[in-house]
Amino acid sequence: MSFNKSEYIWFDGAFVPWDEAKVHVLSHALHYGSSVFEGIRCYDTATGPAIFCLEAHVKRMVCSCRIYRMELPYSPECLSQAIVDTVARNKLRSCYIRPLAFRGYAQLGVEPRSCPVQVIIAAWDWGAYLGAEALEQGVDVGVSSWRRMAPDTTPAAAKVGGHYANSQLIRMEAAEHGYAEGIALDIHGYVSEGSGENVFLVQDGVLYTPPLSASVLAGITRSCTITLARELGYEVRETMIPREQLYMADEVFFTGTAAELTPIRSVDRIVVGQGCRGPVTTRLQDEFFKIVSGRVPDRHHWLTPVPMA
Ligand code: PPE
Repeated sequence: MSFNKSEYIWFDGAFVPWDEAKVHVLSHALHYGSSVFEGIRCYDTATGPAIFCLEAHVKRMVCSCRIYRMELPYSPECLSQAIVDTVARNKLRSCYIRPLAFRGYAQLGVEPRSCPVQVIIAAWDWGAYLGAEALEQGVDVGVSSWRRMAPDTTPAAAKVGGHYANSQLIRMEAAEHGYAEGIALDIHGYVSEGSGENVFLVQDGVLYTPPLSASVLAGITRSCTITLARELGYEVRETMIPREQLYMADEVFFTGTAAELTPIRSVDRIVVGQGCRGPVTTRLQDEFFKIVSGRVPDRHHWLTPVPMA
């Protein structure tokens, strides 16, 4: 997959052309993974582009920085405005937005705090994360031999560059085994999450998802899905999930900004339910896409409009 380049990247307060947004090779983040990031989607609606859950993403970014003692040189309001401006400036309608704060260039050595915190915001056109057909047909996944981090190693709630070393191992192993994605277990052997997605199960009409204590990222799509499911009258249980429940479930699906709501049709080559997108997944997907595309009123105030030039 290569980039669908856009024109400008916001870099420490100014727009620079995409190809000129560069850093020094001795930047701290490049060596030690000392970066904090977000992935946000902007959807095309009848009234113009709208950014999904902007405030929640900026808030999580601020929290990730706090955990890693990284002082953001911009206020949350300023970052939110810069994110909106990045979409508008690039004249994008639907896109994926990647804000990133990182420890820059000053000196090396693990103690990072002498390095400046720099911020970039990029936005570009990024289609379906797990392949074009995934949203309809579902994907084949496998349980990974790599576990998510123990809670006293790296904090799963922080969306930090270095943590994605673990995600990369999960994702590459999955690809080697012919899977679209892997599901990792937590330190106790319970289901945790995908390399870049949260996981939900449906069993006898009840939704299950691992609790935040199972080393998962507090996914924003996860939280919206829980809200939508409860509105539709489903019971949602945030509870420890043993591996075999993945095989017994009627439906399994991923949630994430990039993955949106992606059905899972097999786990470890064991067919999930009927081996296709199930009815509950379909209903939740419908509800989700109706809201983000502006086809129904934004009753939860999840959308931030982007003014068009
Ligand atoms: N868990 C992980 C580990 C994760 O990276 C993501 C997002 C989620 C759960 C879902 O969180 P949310 O997007 O708030 O619903 N992964 C981002 C990065 C993907 C990438 O390949 O880069 C994303 O979906 O934007």
